[in-house]
Formats: sequence, structure tokens, C-alpha cells
Amino acid sequence: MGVEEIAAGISRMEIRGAAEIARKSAQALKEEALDYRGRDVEELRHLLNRGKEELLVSRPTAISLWNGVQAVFKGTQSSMGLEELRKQVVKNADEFIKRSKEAVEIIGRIGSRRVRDGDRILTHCNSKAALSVIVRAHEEGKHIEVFATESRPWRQGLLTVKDLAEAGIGSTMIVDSAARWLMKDIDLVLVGADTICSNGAVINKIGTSQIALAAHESRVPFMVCAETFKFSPKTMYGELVEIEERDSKEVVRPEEVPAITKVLNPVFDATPPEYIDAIITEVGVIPPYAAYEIIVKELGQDFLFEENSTR
Ligand code: RUB
Repeated sequence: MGVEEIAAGISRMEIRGAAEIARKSAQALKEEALDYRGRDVEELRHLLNRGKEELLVSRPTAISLWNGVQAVFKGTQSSMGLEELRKQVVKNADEFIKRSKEAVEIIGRIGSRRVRDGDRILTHCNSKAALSVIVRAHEEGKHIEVFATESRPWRQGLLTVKDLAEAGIGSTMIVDSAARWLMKDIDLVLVGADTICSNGAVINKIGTSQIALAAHESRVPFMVCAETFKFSPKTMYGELVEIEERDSKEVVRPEEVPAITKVLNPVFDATPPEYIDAIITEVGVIPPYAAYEIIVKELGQDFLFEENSTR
């Protein structure tokens, strides 16, 4: 699939989840480079930059997408010839995709150590990183009970219960508003992340912060499972995270509400670091306050000063 198709698929939510949209975007840029039949390096560079712009606007909140695209452009200096540029883009994309898949596996291994036999776990939306921890704990023979929120309006909870069933794990689905009611019976909350800010705040599916608040109130550990490419270098330089607002028709049909009624559909929210007990990454379990260090060590800061890098 080309850049246009991938960007459209991401916008329409056919391709979703912070890690997957980043991997598919890297793959699309790689294919753009491989499919180029011309002989003009500047033309290829232009096509790749145009593709990057198109992909970046397809879903504005997840920094994973931005980090993935940045990774593809790493080391592509203006002095490069056509074949050199093509090779570098392909190499970068392959490396990013490989490393991002490995990260999910490592997060599973590290995170499962925090799951005890008999734990009742609550998860929200559909995070492959959070599921990796749950599935690994199950494979290790821990008897766990899993509760999944419906996650309106897209009902990603249905994907989660299917993913769990495929791994042989039975689960219980609840409506989003039942999360606080259920919290008295929960031992651990595990969620994913779309973006982690330099102050440790976590941006994830709308409703995550309410669950974190309820967990905090009940003293239930609230942990975020996230690869290092979910951390945002942009926030280190003062940029705020744009919270995507989608079509209100995803929530309700226009004819179902009075004409003077507005319907809002923000799809992500921010959970402050004080409600987060730990972030499980592929480089270890960290407190949210260590986000700044992860950004500096794992993502570097130099590229922020490159041309167009803050897009
Ligand atoms: C998905 C969502 C997930 C994160 C992390 O939202 O909020 O929790 O993206 O997912 P949407 P992963 O369905 O709107 O993309 O761990 O798979 O990267």
C-alpha cells in the first residue's frame, strides 16, 4: 500500500493503535522509495517529504507516528545520491519496524513480573503493549482475570476481548462508566499510550484519566505499557499535544439529538503523572517523572533542530 492509502486507512481508523500507525507509516515511506522509477534524487526526496506530511496529519495526537517517520529520515543528508537515499530509507524503516515489534515483546516480559498470580486486571481500549503483558503473565501460568472497557465510541474493547480469547484468556467486558464501580475488585490497571510528555503525563484513549483517578482513589496500581517511541521530544521543547477531535457522528447520529445540541468527540485525554505508578518500557520500568531522561537518552535531542523536524 502506498502513502496515500495508508494515510487514508489511518484517518478512517482501519489502521489504528499508536504502534501500528507508526509501523505502517514507516512501511509506506519505504515502499515509496522502492517504487520510485525516476532518476532524480531531489524528486524522490520531495515525494518522501510530501508523504511524511500526509502521514503526519492522518492522526495528530500519537507521537509514535512522528517518531516513526523521523526514524525513517535519520541520516538522509542532502549530499546523498539516489540509490544511497533509497537504501538508507529502506534500512531505517526496516530497523524501526523490527525494533518496535521487539519492544512489545520485551515489555510483555518485563511487565509480567509485575502481575501476581490471582490478579484481576482492568484494561482500557486496545493496546498491544498492555496486552503483551497480560498474555505473557497468562503464558507463565498465572491465573488472572481480565476486565476490558467497551471504549466508546469505536468500541475497541471488542478487539481486546477477541485478542484475549485468541490467547486463550477469558475476559469480562464492561461499559466505560462502570470502571469506578468495578475498581474495588481490581488489583492492577494496565493501559497503553499514544504519547508520553516530558513531564510524565500520558495521553491515551479518552477515559483513561478517569480510570486512573478511580484507581488512585482505591489505591490500585495504575501502570502504562509503552515503547520508548511513544515519548515525545516535542513536549520537551514546549509543544503541547494536540488532542484529536473526531466527527460527532461517531458518537451519535445527528437526527438522534435536538438541532440545538452540540456533540463533542475528543478521542484522547491526559493522565497526570501523579496518578501513574509506573511506565513499563522496553528499557525497563520507570516512574513517570523519568520521561525526560528517556527522551534524552533514547530519542536524542539533536534532530529537533533539523529543518522541519518540529512538524
Ligand atoms: C488506541 C489507544 C491505545 C494506544 C496504545 O486508540 O488509545 O491505547 O494507541 O496502543 P485508537 P498500542 O484505537 O484510537 O488508535 O499499545 O497498540 O500502541
